[in-house]
Amino acid sequence: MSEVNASANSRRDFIRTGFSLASSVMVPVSLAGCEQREVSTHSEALQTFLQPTVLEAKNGLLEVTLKASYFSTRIPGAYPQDQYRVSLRAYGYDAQPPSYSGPTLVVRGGDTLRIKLINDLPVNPPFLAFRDPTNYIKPNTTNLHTHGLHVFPGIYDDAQTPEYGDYVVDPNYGGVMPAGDSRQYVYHIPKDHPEGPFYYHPQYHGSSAIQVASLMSGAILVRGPVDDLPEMAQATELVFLFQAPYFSVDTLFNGDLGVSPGTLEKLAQLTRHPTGQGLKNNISGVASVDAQPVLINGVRQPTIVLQCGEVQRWRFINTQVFNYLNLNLDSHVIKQYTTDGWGSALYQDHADARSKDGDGLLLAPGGRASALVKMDKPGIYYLRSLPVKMSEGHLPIILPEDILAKIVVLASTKAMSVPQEPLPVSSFLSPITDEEFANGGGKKRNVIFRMLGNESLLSAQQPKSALNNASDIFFSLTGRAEDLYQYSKAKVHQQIATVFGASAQKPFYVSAPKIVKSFDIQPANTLNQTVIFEAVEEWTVFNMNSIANVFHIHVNPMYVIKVNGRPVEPYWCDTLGLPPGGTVQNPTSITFRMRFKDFCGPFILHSQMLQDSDLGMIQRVTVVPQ
Ligand SMILES: [Cu+2]
Repeated sequence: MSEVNASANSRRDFIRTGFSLASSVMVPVSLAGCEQREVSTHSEALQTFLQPTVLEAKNGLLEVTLKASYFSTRIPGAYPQDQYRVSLRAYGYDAQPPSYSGPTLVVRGGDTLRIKLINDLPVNPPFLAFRDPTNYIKPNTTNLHTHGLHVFPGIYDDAQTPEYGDYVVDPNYGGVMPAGDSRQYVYHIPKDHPEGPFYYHPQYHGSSAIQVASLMSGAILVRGPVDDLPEMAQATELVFLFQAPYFSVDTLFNGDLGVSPGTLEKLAQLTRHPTGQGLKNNISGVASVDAQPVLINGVRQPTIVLQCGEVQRWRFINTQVFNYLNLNLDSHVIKQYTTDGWGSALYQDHADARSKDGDGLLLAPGGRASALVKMDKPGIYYLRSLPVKMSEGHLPIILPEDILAKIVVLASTKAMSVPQEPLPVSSFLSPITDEEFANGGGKKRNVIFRMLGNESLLSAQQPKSALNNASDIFFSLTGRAEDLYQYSKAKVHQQIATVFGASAQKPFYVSAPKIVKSFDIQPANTLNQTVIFEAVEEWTVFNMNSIANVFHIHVNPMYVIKVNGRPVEPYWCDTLGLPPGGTVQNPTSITFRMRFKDFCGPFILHSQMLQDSDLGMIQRVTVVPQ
């Protein structure tokens, strides 16, 4: 019963620490005059969906201080009533203490966003005491990345103290140091920046997974003409930060890692249980992979209350570091109008797919979407993530279905409508034609995602148990041995030459040795793709892994044109779930075009499965002047 009280207290904490109720609706059913049988008690119709405080730019400027520190709180498990004491890294802002996420930052094209990042985490643990098989990390050194934003990635050194753009290529000895170091970031949002959801999170190489898999992220919304449509402006807007904070639950999972319950201190916690350990997958004939339960803005399975006929605008941001989401709304249509932060003129409708193909709105880790929902029948519904096949092979990894939120539609009516197509779209997102590609240099590149295992080290360090089988299967599916690497390199180069002709560039490998030897240091994004400013290029990313790795590149979005070599209806995105089921002999692939416009400077491409990125699945991209 003390747990129940704790739960009530933590709810008050949300509000006190700057979280706010998501809308004006917090209506007990009896007050709404609802006669529906399904919606019969007060508690069922009480909105528990909370969202982070919204901070909006005024007169072209939004200025905020983010402070990273430990946050000691309780976090729900698979069942909301399970409460775990945790101590995780999180953001506070301005004078507010740390909370379940950072604030939502709202800007428009032409605005300036200034974020001062203060690192109040304690000093890094001593290197030799930090016995992590994957120890290339300084868990308390940090920095900041604005995922998806098309902004300057360098350093402005004309100011008295340097100010930073979306700069993430900090050297191993650099970054924003713990115990009080700070850095001023400044992001000048281009006037024609498309409107959509983005998010900020740390991207300090080696520590990004630990920090993002704690609670260090927050939403950025860029507004524009589509937001000014009257139907959009009238619709209540909810930001969904899907989070799956990882923390040790008991010593069984910790093995020899020596971390305290409720903490996330070693990268091995993530690499041993990449999909999590909370929800059980009971489907037979698949790898026994469990998933970390998903919270929305720190709340497990919150309730959203709407009126019948009401339209709401939902902004989905998958901040998880490994797991996909396959969003589905019972008996209703999710009308998607942005992929990541990039808008489309037409809606992509996702009808209830439970009794059909099971294909909902798929969000890779780091993926986002904007959608409208019109709830037209009173009753109780669920926003779910349907099962997701994260890999192909003889034992596919399937994430179990999960209920993410409860949707209560009252009988009282609120007649609202959805904006008509076509929706306004920024000229920034005009298609990249063959002609533009040719005029922009016509350069093609190939990038290969390939993970390498080190099973002997892994099994030596892991006591065998049913619970460890999941990660064993994961590793055996994702890689074999070091010598395959050289073989596959030659083999794939041959195959690419057959498919694309001799004109294709040599492939660049982005490979993650899954477990590095005890004290080996993995170089930080030392491989470099050099691109000429204003070039237009066509890249093919090959996936040689059975798992659906996630390709993400900073600064410039991708215009996808082919999947597995076959043309698709082109679309823009910045976070790309690669098709699963790749092998060395038969990699899957996605082909896209990019405009390297507006900004020179260094940035990165990497796997948004951040533990892979921290282990080396990362490269530097440098755009140089003509
Ligand atoms: Cu990013």
